Amino acid sequence: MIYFLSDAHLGSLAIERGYAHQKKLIDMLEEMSKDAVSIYMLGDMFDFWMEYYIHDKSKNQYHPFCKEIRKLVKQGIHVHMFTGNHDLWTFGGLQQLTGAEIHYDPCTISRYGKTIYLAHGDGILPSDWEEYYPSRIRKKIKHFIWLRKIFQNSALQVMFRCLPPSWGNKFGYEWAKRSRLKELANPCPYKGENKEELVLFAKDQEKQNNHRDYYIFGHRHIELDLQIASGSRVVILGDCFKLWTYAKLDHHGNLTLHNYEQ
Ligand SMILES: [Mn+2]
Repeated sequence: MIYFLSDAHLGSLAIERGYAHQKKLIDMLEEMSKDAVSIYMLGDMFDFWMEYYIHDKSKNQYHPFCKEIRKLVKQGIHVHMFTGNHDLWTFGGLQQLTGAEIHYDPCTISRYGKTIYLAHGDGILPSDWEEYYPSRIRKKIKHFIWLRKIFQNSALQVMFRCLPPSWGNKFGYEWAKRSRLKELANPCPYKGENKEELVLFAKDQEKQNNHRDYYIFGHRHIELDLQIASGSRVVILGDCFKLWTYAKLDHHGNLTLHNYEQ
């Protein structure tokens, strides 16, 4: 089996009972490990992850989760971690801590006879988005792209990494908390297949003959399993703090969404 999960937002100041949250995630991974060949985590597993030049004691809170991943890797399970828009600031530290393979960009894999496009989902847009969306939405998207460029700017990253971790974290965790609270107060439900960026992106790929059997994303914190063309589906994973959902690919190539409840 191959498992896909995303968006645990570990360490979020907006999620109560952080230890229980992390424990449930570890139990879920433990359950998966019984028959997993690979586990793909599609980003934002941490609410804020930054690797400073100075030792950051606050990383100790993630010790159980990182230890669990290391254990799975040792068992021979291929663990892949994609960076999201909350945890892109890893420069080798997370890889060293967990032994997982880190992906900074979307990728396409072939497993059990299926081609699968994998990405966190932020910044994924159809090629014609500038003509497609009305100006109000275009403005929002442009703002997001601008923010993404700032986040990815290597000079700014170096500057941020020089900060004492207690300063940087105060800023980072507060920023992440605000976005979490905003989303909890005002959730953005599925926009429909003519508006949802990730669905439009996948449809655009199919139109351009870049066929994939499955497109799997995180980021949106909604659950979606939608057929977009013959033999092509978009799956949005939900999350691992509110919905507790994940996807599973069996060795016949069937992809299904599941809910983890103990
Ligand atoms: Mn995200």
